[in-house]
Amino acid sequence: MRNLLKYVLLIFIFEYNYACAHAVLEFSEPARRAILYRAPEQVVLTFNEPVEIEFSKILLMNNEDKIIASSSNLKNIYDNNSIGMQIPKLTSGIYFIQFQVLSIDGHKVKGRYKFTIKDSN
Ligand SMILES: [Cu+2]
Repeated sequence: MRNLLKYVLLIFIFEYNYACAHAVLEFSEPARRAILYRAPEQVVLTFNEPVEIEFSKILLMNNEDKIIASSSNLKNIYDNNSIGMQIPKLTSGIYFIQFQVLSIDGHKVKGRYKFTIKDSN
């Protein structure tokens, strides 16, 4: 019985660590819910660990869910943890960044967030 408990506990710890190995988004440019007075020139997502860049994708959408820019040909920007793409000049409005990346542990991580560009005058 004691051995069985130890075994179950070991499996639990293993599974827990494994499940926690996903990449987690730590910083983004533009930031989540940012209100900007100048249009950003790029989108950069920085994770807590490197992601499989060739199996990752970023989409930029407007308020009507129309795709403004998308790339599955992403580049490492600051280091191996940050992936990004250049984007066209944006006018004022509400935009969404949607991403899907492949963690090095083989699991997909998805996310979506909003930012707003306001007129600078
Ligand atoms: Cu995982």
